[in-house]
Amino acid sequence: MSDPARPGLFARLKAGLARTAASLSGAVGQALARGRLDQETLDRLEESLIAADLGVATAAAVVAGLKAERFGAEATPAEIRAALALRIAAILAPHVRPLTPDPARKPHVILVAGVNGTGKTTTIGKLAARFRAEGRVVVIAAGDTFRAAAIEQLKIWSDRAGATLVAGAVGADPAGVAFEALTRATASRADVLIIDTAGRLQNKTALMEELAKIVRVVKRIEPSAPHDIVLVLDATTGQNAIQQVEVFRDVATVSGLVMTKFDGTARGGVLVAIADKFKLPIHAIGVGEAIEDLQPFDADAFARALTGAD
Ligand SMILES: Nc1nc2c(ncn2[C@@H]2O[C@H](COP(=O)(O)OP(=O)(O)OP(=O)(O)O)[C@@H](O)[C@H]2O)c(=O)[nH]1
Ligand SMILES: [Mg+2]
Repeated sequence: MSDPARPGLFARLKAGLARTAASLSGAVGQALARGRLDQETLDRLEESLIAADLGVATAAAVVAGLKAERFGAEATPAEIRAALALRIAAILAPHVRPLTPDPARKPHVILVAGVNGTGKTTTIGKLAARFRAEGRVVVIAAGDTFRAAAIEQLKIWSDRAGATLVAGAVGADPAGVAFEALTRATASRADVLIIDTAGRLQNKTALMEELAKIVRVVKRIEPSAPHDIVLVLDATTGQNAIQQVEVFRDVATVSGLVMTKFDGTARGGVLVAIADKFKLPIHAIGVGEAIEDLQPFDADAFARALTGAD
């Protein structure tokens, strides 16, 4: 972040989204072979947006907007990329909401959920580091008690971030760990408590019961908590991420989203489809595995990086 050898935020975002941008940008160039925005060009653009996982409905809306704006006009690929970026930013902008702990809450409780491997634990480590850098006292609850390695991984991240980890034994009741962590965080007047959870989803009922139990137990101590229930999604799963939002919305009141692994996919457009469909706040995105690779979500920068606009 402050290391001058590291590229700036936008450069990292752009590098992260390079694969999606390259495929979209190439398609824009091809679609515009005749140099004007005729129906065939618009149809090809729509196909390339769908291929980038924007979803059929969102791709159609974006292209319809572009058509209304400049049908038949001469256009260069750069102009079309810029126009696309504006339309995509407009879809995303109403859903930008940074994850900011309320200082009146001691602690502000953030429950983190999501299927196996989406990046929950890594995201918690990165969030903890950011909150610590802002001077907040952070407690993390190791609510994934199924694997010793999961607790170890969280220990490494919390040590690195300077947070306090509350963990139980392997196999302990996750709700019990959350209860103890909230009790301790409250007693020590910590600013933030972040609760990690297990991501197995082979059995929706078990998952639902476990998350609901954590929420219930937390509310016994602080009825207003959890203040955020953040769903972590993996951009590389493309359209599957949409189903995951549907499942988790049934399980708990998801209050916002983090999407990870934009650096590993050409399907980054799925976030636009999700924002358009579910209207859920988007807190942050992951563009790599390092601690500084969790960025606050910026609709304009994201749309420009996604479309390869300058
Ligand atoms: N490239 C890339 N990798 C990421 C990103 N976020 C997380 N990862 C990697 O994804 C893998 C899984 O991340 P975890 O944080 O363990 O995921 P999880 O959701 O906690 O997984 P479970 O606890 O097994 O459910 C790790 O190797 C992370 O380093 C990202 O933004 N970009
Ligand atoms: Mg984990």
